[in-house]
Amino acid sequence: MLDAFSNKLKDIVKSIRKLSIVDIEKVNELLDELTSALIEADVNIDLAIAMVNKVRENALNEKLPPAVSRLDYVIKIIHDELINLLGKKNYPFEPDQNKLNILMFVGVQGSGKTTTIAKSALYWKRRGLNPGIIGADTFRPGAYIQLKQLVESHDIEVFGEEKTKQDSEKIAQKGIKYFKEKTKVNLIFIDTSGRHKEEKGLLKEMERIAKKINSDEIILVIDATMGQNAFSQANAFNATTKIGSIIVSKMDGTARGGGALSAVAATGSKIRYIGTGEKTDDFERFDPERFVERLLGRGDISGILEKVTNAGMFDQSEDIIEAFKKGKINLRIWRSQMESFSKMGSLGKLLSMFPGMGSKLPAGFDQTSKESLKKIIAITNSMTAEELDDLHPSKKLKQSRRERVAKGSGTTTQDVQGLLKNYEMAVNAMKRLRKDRGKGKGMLGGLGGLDGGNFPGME
Ligand SMILES: Nc1nc2c(ncn2[C@@H]2O[C@H](COP(=O)(O)OP(=O)(O)OP(=O)(O)O)[C@@H](O)[C@H]2O)c(=O)[nH]1
Ligand SMILES: [Mg+2]
Repeated sequence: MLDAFSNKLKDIVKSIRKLSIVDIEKVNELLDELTSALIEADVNIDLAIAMVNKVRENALNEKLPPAVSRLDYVIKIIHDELINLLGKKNYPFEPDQNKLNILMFVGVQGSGKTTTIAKSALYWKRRGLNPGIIGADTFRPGAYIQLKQLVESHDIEVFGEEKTKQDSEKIAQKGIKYFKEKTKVNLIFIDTSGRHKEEKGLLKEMERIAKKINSDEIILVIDATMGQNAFSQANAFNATTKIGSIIVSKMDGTARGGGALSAVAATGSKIRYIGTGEKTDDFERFDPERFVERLLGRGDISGILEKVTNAGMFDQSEDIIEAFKKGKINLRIWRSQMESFSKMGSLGKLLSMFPGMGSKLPAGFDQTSKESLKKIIAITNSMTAEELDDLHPSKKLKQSRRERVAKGSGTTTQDVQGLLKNYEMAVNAMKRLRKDRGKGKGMLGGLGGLDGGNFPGME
């Protein structure tokens, strides 16, 4: 699906990662390539340009989260803006197990309604619902048989008539009555005809039928090969029906799928699912985030995303950054960092963001469990402001004072010793980091070269 587009995106990401410094000219060239790739995928030119301009502005000018390189940040922003382009939100549909849910499918001729109904019915059957289908397309010869063939092996009942030219409204009503009274079906799909080439007329008629049969949602099926032309269809649909959502079919068979998705998203419509092939299994929930990760190559970018997200959880107040810069980390600052680390899961996770650092961690140093954080807070709360501000608390706190602090915090003297030891280890590790960087080697050598990782201590 969108293989050519995806390959181009992956190449662009790879090229950005290969740059060793932020070469603005080169990044801009790559962003121009991104614009071309979007336009080739049939994304509307204005949308494509606006999206890439946003990347340019945000990625190159915004203040960086700590320990994140400018180049990684460029990739992260490309990822975010692609998600925005495709609609940002994921709209899951939740049928109510305890009532009868009625979904009516509409769409122009050949858009994929009948196939998509079979796919949806199977999708929900696998999720514990009891689907039934009404073939109310009385225009297309063989529509009823087509439905039956698609779902017969899945034990899903189809209500309808083989004869064409029947009153589709009546069939829909009869079908609902039948499923209600005679079966345990709790999710009804209604297939309709796509005889109107002109979408407005079709939509109006469908809206009228939907009201009569009191459907819960009207679903428009749009063929992805329409590319950005899907915009007008989605717009017309939005104007006609309030309780509507969209499924984009045939994403597998076209290079224009990106155009169709972005065009539909631009109308503010809810894209719920996409069709990815002719078989009943070729169907998936449309989740812009997952979709974009797949396009960019999940393995390649998940590390970068994690890095940026984790970095955002740092305590970044000015005085703390200042203290790190000067290498003056007292107990108070150490404690606040431990709190940030615990939010991130572990200190090891943070330090793994620096190449070469993770493996140097002493055993037991890579975890700030909730328990140990509780102790850290209790012990430091029992200390005086002077002790917390001291840069050498181990020297300052004599044995008798350690015992008092232990007592006051409901911990043991060993706990207090342990805390002081951990604190010292962290401070020493930080000093080593600064020293290595000063020599231009080790883990910060590389990061320091990128104009911007503003990790405290990296000036
Ligand atoms: N490759 C591919 N083909 C699809 C997909 N969805 C539907 N098709 C094919 O598109 C053609 C039309 O699909 P239908 O489901 O019959 O479309 P329809 O909207 O019901 O058509 P009418 O009833 O004539 O209006 C069929 O050959 C399907 O197999 C898809 O996701 N991928
Ligand atoms: Mg059909």
